Amino acid sequence: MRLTRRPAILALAALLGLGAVGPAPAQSIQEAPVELPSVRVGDLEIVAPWSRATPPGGKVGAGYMVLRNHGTTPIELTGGSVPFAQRTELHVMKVVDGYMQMRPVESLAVPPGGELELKPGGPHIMFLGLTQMLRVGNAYDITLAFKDGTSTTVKAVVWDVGLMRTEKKS
Ligand SMILES: [Cu+2]
Repeated sequence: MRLTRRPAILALAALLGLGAVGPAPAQSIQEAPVELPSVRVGDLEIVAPWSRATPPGGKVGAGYMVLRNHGTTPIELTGGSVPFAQRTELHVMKVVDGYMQMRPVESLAVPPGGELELKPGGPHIMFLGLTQMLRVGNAYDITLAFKDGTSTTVKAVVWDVGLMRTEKKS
């Protein structure tokens, strides 16, 4: 399975003219058996985009990855779009009255020399109004939009891993 996915990711990177580099560490998602591909676009490195599988009829999903800023100025993720959902939102998790809840935000910053990890229980890209199931083993395009007007499309692989269920479906 992995052997069939990886070339697709690298091929995409080649298609975009991005410098694909080898597996990179991303400790906090090590429970997902991903190979951790990454692409570099200017100062930004996008590591191991992934998503959870969705159930039949599911209306929402979420995208996760690590964004690393190798530059000296902040990079702001302002949104995204996907071909498999009506729209996306950037969400953060907040404790409200003792419960973790998702809240939409306008943007998420990747600090210079630092990283932003989109992960279950943390910030994520929410897919709203899914038009198809996200199936294990498949890869789906996620286009990320940034404050400077640029956008980048990455392939997110779908894993069916037992992850935290802290998100409230909205
Ligand atoms: Cu969400």
